Amino acid sequence: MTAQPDTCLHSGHRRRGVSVLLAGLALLVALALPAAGADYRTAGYMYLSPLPAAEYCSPQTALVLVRFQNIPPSAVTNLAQFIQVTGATTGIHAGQTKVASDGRTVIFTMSTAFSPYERVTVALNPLVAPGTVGVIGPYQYQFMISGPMSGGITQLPPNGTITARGDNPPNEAKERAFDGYVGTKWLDFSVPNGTANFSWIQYVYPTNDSRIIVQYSITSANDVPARDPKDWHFYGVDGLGNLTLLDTRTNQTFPNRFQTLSFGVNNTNAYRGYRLEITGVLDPTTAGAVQLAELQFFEPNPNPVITARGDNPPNETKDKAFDNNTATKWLDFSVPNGTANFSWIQYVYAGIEAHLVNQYSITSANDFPDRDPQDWHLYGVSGSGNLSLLDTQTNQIFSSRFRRGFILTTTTALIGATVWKYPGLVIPARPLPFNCPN
Ligand SMILES: [Ca+2]
Ligand SMILES: [Ca+2]
Repeated sequence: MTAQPDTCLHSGHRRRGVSVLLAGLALLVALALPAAGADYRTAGYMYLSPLPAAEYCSPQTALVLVRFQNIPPSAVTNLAQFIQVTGATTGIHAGQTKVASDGRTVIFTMSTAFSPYERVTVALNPLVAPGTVGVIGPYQYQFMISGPMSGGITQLPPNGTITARGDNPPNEAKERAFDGYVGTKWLDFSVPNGTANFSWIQYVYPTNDSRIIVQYSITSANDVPARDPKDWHFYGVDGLGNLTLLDTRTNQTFPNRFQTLSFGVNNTNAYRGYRLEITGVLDPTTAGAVQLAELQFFEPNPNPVITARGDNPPNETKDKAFDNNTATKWLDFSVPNGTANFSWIQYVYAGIEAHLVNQYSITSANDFPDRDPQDWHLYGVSGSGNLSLLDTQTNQIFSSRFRRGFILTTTTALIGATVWKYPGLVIPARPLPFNCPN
């Protein structure tokens, strides 16, 4: 009996909620539609998508839908040509026209993406045979493409200078490599084959701006893997246009379309700009061009970055190994047995700091001595991600649940970070203190 009033109460709340929501929608429709709505309906259209004056359409918007009020699509004599879609910066978007299974909706499918913040014009010019019953007239309207959310993908200043060896404007122009969208790409018809036809693309910051870049990423395009960059150089560009080689990669492969691969750079200089020079594509014999969807630059991390092979959230996470608190621990479910299942945890310093490390300690955890690290390597890691072996320990026994220190045998200054690897151990835990950042 006591449940009954509760049910009614909830039900009443729900109804009130729905009616508030509907009132909100009705208000929006009433505000948005009168001008445009009366407009296209007067011309004989029942439904358009995107709606006239629509905002925030995706750059990947691929469909325009048209439904007539009084005539069937079969009455239109130029069905394949009557829809024309033009982006203010991307130009005319070719497309295929077909009639949906309802027999009334015309679907125009486009294969290329729009640019962020672009205004798109849709022109409808249907022709009908003489004597057709029903009204249809030409109609033109516009909608807007949205831009990236702030705080999303790293965006370069929009007024930098972008240059390239070549490109394929408007839809595959050089600017597409820096627009924050993997759905758009830069394409150059040069085919780098390892020894010739090198292609390049470059971004220079506006005015006198210069930045320290310690990592960059390349995202593969939508199609033709043969065109993927395979070998390249990454350069810093100074104010006179001189190039400084910062990084070289060879035999890189992108496992998927729209795949982003990141590469660290040993760099402590602020350059006016950066250039990617592609010296080889995946398959020069069939590529016909080189292409990529995105090229992104990353400045130094404002905070340390801790990574690990695995951990056990929420309470036994990787950051617990560096929190200077012996009551917390890092746990990874991998079980290193001396030859396999190695686990690792890594600490990368903030900024571009290089630290000279000459001592470290590992503190055993609160329980399960079987999980204590027994054999391990300590590595330094360079800004480009290369590991340098600094120390190896074997058959270490933590005699109780307490801290144990280890003295490094080498003292090498390494940029960026320190890596710990633990072949043959289960769980190191509770390091206190972690000496390296001192
Ligand atoms: Ca892009
Ligand atoms: Ca801890």
